[in-house]
Amino acid sequence: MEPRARGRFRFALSFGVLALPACADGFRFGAPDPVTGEGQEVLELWRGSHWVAAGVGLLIYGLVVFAVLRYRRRNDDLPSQTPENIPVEIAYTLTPLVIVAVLFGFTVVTQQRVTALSADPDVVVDVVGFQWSWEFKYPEEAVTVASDGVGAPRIVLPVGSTVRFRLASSDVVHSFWVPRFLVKRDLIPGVNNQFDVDVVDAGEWVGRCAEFCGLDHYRMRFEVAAVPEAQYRAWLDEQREVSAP
Ligand SMILES: [Cu+2]
Repeated sequence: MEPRARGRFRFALSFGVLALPACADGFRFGAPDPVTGEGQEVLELWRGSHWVAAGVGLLIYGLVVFAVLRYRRRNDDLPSQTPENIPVEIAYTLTPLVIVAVLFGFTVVTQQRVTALSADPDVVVDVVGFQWSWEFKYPEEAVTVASDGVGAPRIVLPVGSTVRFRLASSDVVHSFWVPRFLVKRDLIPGVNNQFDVDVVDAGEWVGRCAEFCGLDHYRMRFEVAAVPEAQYRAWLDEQREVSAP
């Protein structure tokens, strides 16, 4: 292959390699596949921001390549010396400001939707984080799930429901994080944090503490399962039997 053709081939290949991960995960750009309505909103914002960035990147790289080829040195003459170009300077000052303002606007709207609390959630789960595990209470069902000291505690939720998580910490700051929810919230001693998720997909997912909280922080795992309503009811009955004196 001619050196020039080889260079072009490498150039095309590197673009392909850069684009590959984006295509491989269904254009989620590295984000987990969301299983909650809130997660879908977050993904849309994430995806939109990446498309905007890709557009800006392509434009800039295109202009760089154009300038390099079109205005490459051909002789020893000085190119035309332009001290200023006010319209161009205004354009490249205003354009980034507009881009940032638009991204900010979409972020505010998404954040408001994601953090909105339902007037009447279907399920309420009280979460207590402590060094180094979790306790989950279903106050309306008189069910408590805690770690047995060995395995990770496992909670079950009904698919298609709005679930309210009310978070409390009994010692230091922890963070409740189920990556597939695409929602995360801190548990801060003395602060009553809460959030809602619409569970739209069935499945089993891992959750963990996302705030370094001490030596055994890594042990703060839990499991979340989303199942049909009947199965959820059966699980609640099972838990009541287990915890009955
Ligand atoms: Cu932790």
